[in-house]
Amino acid sequence: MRYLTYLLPLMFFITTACGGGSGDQQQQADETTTEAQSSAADQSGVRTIEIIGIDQMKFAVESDEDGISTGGETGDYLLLESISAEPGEEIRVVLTTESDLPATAMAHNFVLLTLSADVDAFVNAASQAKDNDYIPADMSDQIIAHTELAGGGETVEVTFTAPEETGEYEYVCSFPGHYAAGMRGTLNVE
Ligand SMILES: [Cu+2]
Repeated sequence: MRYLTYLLPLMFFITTACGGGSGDQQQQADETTTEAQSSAADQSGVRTIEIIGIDQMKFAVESDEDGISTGGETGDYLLLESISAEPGEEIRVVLTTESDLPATAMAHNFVLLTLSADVDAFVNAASQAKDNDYIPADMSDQIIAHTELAGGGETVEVTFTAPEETGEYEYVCSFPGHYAAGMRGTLNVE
């Protein structure tokens, strides 16, 4: 017991010297900066964007926030027009379909396409790919990331890394008719 009384102050000294004042301040500063940059970023650094798919065949969000831009209002929501991202940024898209209709009549997905994708051709092929949840299997080279289909009340998500190449990448809902109705937008990598 005796040398514990010597050891304890010594250990305290070492701990204080190694992990002391300036380190704690630095950590606090980092946390504050992270919070300021994006309130939606979780601890792993992935930015989450929550999107609602509505019966008007649009991507919508509950509120405007950094890193997205919105257009008009519809009901309780704002229409999502685009998402901005840094090259290589990790982004999680969480898509919830709000609908009372059966999933065969109203479901949504989020499909992010490559810069070189032929969007019209992709959407046409997708509309024929009902057996594969409207994802044309032979055009996978045009897809960067996609969610599953979400029927009313369902939530799907996908996490992807924004491309390194800057540009405007189109994303669509590939359920038949939804792209034409305006269920689309761009991921602006800048
Ligand atoms: Cu849709």
